[in-house]
Amino acid sequence: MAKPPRTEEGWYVLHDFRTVDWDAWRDAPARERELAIEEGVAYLEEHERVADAEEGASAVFSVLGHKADLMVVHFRPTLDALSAAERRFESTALAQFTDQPTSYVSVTEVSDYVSDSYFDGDEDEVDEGIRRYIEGKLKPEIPDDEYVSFYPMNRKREAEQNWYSLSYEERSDLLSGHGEIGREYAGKIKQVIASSVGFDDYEWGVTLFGGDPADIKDIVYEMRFDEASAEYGEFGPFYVGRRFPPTDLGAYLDG
Ligand code: 76R
Repeated sequence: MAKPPRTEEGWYVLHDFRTVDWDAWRDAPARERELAIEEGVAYLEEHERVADAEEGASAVFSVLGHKADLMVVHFRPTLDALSAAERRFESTALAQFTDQPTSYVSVTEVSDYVSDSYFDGDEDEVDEGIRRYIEGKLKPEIPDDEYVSFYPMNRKREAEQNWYSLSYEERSDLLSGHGEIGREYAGKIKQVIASSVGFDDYEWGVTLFGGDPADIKDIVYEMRFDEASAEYGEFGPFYVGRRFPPTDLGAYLDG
């Protein structure tokens, strides 16, 4: 058996996608729409403040295209807190105008491909920079006012290309080449990699943030040519959107 990487988990993540029933929205009396907006804004503000848990982060995004209209992303220390956040939305007057076409559950993860000494528990050997880097991966901040792309992905498990039967060293080499490309996008793209093994239909959920949507396209495209993705990447559906402040919910709905 090839050696699995050691991993550390951080916050659990829910990507909660919603479509708006635009016909029902247009037909609803003004006071019902106002109440829905008021409760929707209150829900989003409360969750962005993380009033419901000890720590975490939340944000709302408008999504382009037919797959969804809104994506609400929650990071929380436990799966239970995520479940509570999801259920609480259902009790708002906004929820009756929405459906949940899809969702994604995962947990932020760092593996020992990044740093052996961190995982060896060798406190003195771990560079402060590495420690901060790992903490930032496990407990990510969500950038304001940026474009987002979310997609689930797998590493292939096929006869000719099987990530899971490569040796640890081979996987580690491939991911360090992958990391080199990634670092060319420093300052332009922030990525959150969360494992969904055992939780959802793919193996990872990838959330990319960038001020310029073309940078999101460029990093995904460039990585397609890199062996870790070219040979072993398998991708699910993509969702693209933009973060907005909760107070803009009314403007979004009444657009
Ligand atoms: O040695 C190193 O520096 C590598 C650090 C690193 C690891 C271990 C790293 C760096 N990633 C790692 C693991 Mn990544 N990443 C993706 C995607 O679209 C695609 O083709 C893939 C989607 C992007 C865009 C991206 C970006 N990465 C992983 C894993 C887990 C693999 C496993 O454990 O088997 C996946 C699924 C994955 C996918 N990666 C980086 C980036 C960027 C921008 C970096 C460098 C910057 C940084 O480290 O923050």
